[in-house]
Amino acid sequence: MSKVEQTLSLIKPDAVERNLEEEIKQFFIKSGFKITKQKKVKLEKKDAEIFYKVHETKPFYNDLCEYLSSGPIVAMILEKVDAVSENRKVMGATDPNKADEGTIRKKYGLSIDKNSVHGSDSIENANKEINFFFKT
Ligand code: IDP
Ligand code: MG
Repeated sequence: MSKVEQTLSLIKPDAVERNLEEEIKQFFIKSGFKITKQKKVKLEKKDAEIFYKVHETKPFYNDLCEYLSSGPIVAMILEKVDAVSENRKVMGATDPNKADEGTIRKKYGLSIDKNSVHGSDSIENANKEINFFFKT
């Protein structure tokens, strides 16, 4: 059964730097998501390393953590029925060159590393990532 879920979305430094914050939020709202919490933060590299720990063995891990901590990002909790998979759909493929028309990464992404948005890939990771940014 479909149920309302929460997922974690990030507007990454390349998009914040290009002033795409409001446009990308509107994209989510028009796609039926509620943005229930949001904050703009700048991570330290050590925080980015924790956030992306799942990728620590990948060759791009260091660059990825440098990049995520290179400038302000916007963290958002998105709410919708099947939010985790619905968000992955509207984001599009990791590589903007391979993303479908009408997706955020196709429209705004610059490259596989500067791909404008992050979205949790499972309910379990969504809960972890929401806690990472919004634990009170
Ligand atoms: P996702 O963001 O679509 O879930 P993941 O495989 O979880 O993709 O990778 C996390 C992030 O790491 C990507 O969004 C992208 O910024 C970066 N990344 C993934 N693959 C590569 C690569 O091959 N080269 C450089 N950066 C990559
Ligand atoms: Mg991922």
